[in-house]
Amino acid sequence: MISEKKAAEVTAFLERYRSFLIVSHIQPDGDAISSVLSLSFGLRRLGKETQAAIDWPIPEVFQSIPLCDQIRGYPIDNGFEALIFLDGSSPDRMGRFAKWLDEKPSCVIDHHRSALSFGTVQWVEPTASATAQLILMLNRRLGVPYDPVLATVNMLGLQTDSGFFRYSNTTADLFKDAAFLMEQGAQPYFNASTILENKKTEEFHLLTRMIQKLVILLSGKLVYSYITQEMLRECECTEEDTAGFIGELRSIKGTECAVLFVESEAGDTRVSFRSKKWFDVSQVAAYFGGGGHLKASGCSLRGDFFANIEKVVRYIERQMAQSDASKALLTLLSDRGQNEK
Ligand SMILES: [Mn+2]
Repeated sequence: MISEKKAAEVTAFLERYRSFLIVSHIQPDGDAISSVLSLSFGLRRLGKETQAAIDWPIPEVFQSIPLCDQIRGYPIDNGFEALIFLDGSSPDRMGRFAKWLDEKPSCVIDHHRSALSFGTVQWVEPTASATAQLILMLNRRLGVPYDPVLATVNMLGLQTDSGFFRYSNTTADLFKDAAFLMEQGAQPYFNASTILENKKTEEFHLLTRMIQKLVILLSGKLVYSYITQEMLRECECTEEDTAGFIGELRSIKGTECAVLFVESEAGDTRVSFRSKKWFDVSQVAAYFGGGGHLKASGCSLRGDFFANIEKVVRYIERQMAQSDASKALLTLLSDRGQNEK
């Protein structure tokens, strides 16, 4: 359930100040971009001064989303009163903008269950499917007028964070919010086509390479693969081109947990975790210093790439073996529950 008390507290924060720097997380996804633009342009329509910012290049796939060219990178002048951080579960996800957490009144709005406690005011709502849903709620409370552009931009986060209304976080409230945005003129097909039907042929070559490295463990319940810098170079791809690959791994029949390891340019091991029914990957990510949701999470590790793969895979094998017996019964029960509906 959404906390009305927290929503009121955040609304009061937004009403209190005149100018805001609105930041979302590094390695931005659709929800980060949607949230930062929807709040920034929403508040501007109420006469506030805002600047949307992300300390990371905007991935190519989002660049044709309306207003996306308005997101600034680091640095930004100190001429704002309050700081807002969206869809990020820890200060380091702000990149270099985190330095202002100590200097400015700040408001953190997020839906990650692994969120750390920080910011002057913090609203974490794990039942929300997307942070963009919380932004819609705030904009509506504040009386922000919607038009087709703002509605389409706000819709983006609802679409991408729910896997285009396919993931288990797809709720009745999400559809209600999407319906509201449709009534304001949102064009979800534009977003879907921009994100899903815009793949470069180089990405397909890289996908082939990733599939060649596929490792299947625990009778198919655990699958993982990896992408090195050398593979990226050979396919003329960058790390951001791998964004949809983890979904391909989870789509394999019988898979409960899928893991993708990507070697970053700086030599870090970036790990994405996905699960299907019962395995909690937020706990795995947290164990390795990352965070996320029950069925989608991630972390970043220093040190030798292949040693990191070994370490993470062994840990998940142990965790899955332990939770297997107890969860098997739950899965059976919940499957039966679904079948009976
Ligand atoms: Mn999100």
